[in-house]
Amino acid sequence: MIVVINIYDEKILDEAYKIDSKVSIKDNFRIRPLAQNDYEYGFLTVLSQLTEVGDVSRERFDEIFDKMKTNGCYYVTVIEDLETNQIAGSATLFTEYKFIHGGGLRARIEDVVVDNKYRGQNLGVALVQTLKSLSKVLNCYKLTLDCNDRMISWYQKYFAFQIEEGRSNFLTIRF
Ligand code: 16G
Repeated sequence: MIVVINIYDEKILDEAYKIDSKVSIKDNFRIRPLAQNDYEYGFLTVLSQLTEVGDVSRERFDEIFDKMKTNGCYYVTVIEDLETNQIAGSATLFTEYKFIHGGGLRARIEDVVVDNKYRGQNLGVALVQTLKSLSKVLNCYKLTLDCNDRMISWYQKYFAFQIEEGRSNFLTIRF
């Protein structure tokens, strides 16, 4: 029997879908937590359509997976094509503890990507909507993201993200 190790407890997704109904996608897709064996099902290949993934061996992947799982702040969420078991898309909700806002949690959406061959099927909307609902379940006081400028209108249109006046910036240093 193969034991599936998920990066977070899948039950929380049911809580998320109680808050906002699930965006409808075809039955042959399943939204679920990243599992450790997704390394074999194209997870990194899908991520490589977002940015450079570099050399991440199985061993390194397992190490990162374990750290994220133990930390408990990473909700790496994927869409699986149930016909092929391949990963069709992925997005991460990262939660960050704060001393401000009454010791509140701030959430960020990261690394949103849908495989080229699966685009145009609402998978990205379904993934990000799931994460938005999840951030409400987790009682986060705010949810933010930074993205490629050409994606701003997509996030505004489908999820009501807003550019806050006086804060429309994201500063970067690359090492
Ligand atoms: C986008 C992503 C960000 C990702 C970055 C990678 C979203 C909402 N934004 O900005 O999460 O980490 O691209 O680009 O998915 P980089 O390799 O240049 O950091």
